[in-house]
Amino acid sequence: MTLEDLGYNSELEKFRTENTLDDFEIGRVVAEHRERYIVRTAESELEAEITGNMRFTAKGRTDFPAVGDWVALSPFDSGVAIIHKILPRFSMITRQAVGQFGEVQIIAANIDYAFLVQAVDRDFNLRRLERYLTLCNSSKLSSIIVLSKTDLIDQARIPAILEQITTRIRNVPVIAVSNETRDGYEAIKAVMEKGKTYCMLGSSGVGKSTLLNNLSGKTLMKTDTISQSTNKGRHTTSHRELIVLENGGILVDNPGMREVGIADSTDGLEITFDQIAERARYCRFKDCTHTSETGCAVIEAVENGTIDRAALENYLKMEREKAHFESTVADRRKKDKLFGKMVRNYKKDLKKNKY
Ligand SMILES: Nc1nc2c(ncn2[C@@H]2O[C@H](COP(=O)(O)OP(=O)(O)OP(=O)(O)O)[C@@H](O)[C@H]2O)c(=O)[nH]1
Ligand SMILES: [Mg+2]
Ligand SMILES: [Zn+2]
Repeated sequence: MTLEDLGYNSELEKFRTENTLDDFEIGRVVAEHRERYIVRTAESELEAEITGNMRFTAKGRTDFPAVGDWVALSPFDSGVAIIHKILPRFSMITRQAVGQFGEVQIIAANIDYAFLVQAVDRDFNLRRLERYLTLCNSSKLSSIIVLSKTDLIDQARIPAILEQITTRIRNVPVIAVSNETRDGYEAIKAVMEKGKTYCMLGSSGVGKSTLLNNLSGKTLMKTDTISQSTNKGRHTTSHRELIVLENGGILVDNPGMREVGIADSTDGLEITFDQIAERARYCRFKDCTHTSETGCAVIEAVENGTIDRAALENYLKMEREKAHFESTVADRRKKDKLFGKMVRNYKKDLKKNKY
């Protein structure tokens, strides 16, 4: 396998040569298990850890390698290596870390496209789809919606469901698939390009790993039946994994997500809800909240049916989450700054008292 097969490109090569990384090997992180990384190089697969210095200087989760990352590493024993540097990421999907407000978690790095997988039976939910879309749009990723388990419903219902999606979410391709009958597989294969990286995002139990296994022709990921009593997935996949398919596409499996917190400081919401953002320019007040103001062009559009009321409600909910996230991040920075100042003063005092 060459590095190009893993998605390596001229931008990365330029960085490598300009940053005197000649003494290192280059590889891509294909799996992570608690700060131990499986890195695929042109020659082999290595188990790697980061340098002590990298861990020490890391300011947050994003300074650690993630699946999909390109790293410069040095093997020191057979099959074992030390990661010295993470090459610049061209994209990074992050979400708010569960239970750690104001901290982000990397879902995957250097992803070109995201497959947003939703099962057509009980999992189907437009609001959640918009949430995933926002996540991807804030990372400037193109998304493809994958509607799975189509074998579980009456085939005649599928076109209406597809239309429901495309009227609410425009400009995003939708592919209906069944991992049982393999309907839609040709369409999935057709959208995949050689050397491009695709990740799969969605709830637990929607069939992400089954899709990966079927496309690869191997049982690479464990899959499991979903719990009969709750009809919820069991979180079968517990780690992320990157594989290269026969068609040249690179696919990353992710564990199912329970919640998708908005950790968006960019314009992900505006891209996802472009119709709302567009109408908002005509609101009478510049700081219009689109909730009850007179002269609100967005509310007017909802009333005359051009904008879906449920879409606006979802937008406003995520907007509030985003504001809350941003203020938490700001608080955190302030605390870190204060702490830094305290440490500096302490060191200064130490120096002063030195004799
Ligand atoms: N009927 C039907 N069952 C499917 C389909 N795809 C997956 N399944 C079944 O759904 C269950 C869950 O599939 P997985 O592939 O493990 O789901 P996952 O999305 O990887 O789940 P997590 O790893 O927990 O996130 C398994 O029992 C699969 O056999 C499908 O298209 N149709
Ligand atoms: Mg899985
Ligand atoms: Zn308004």
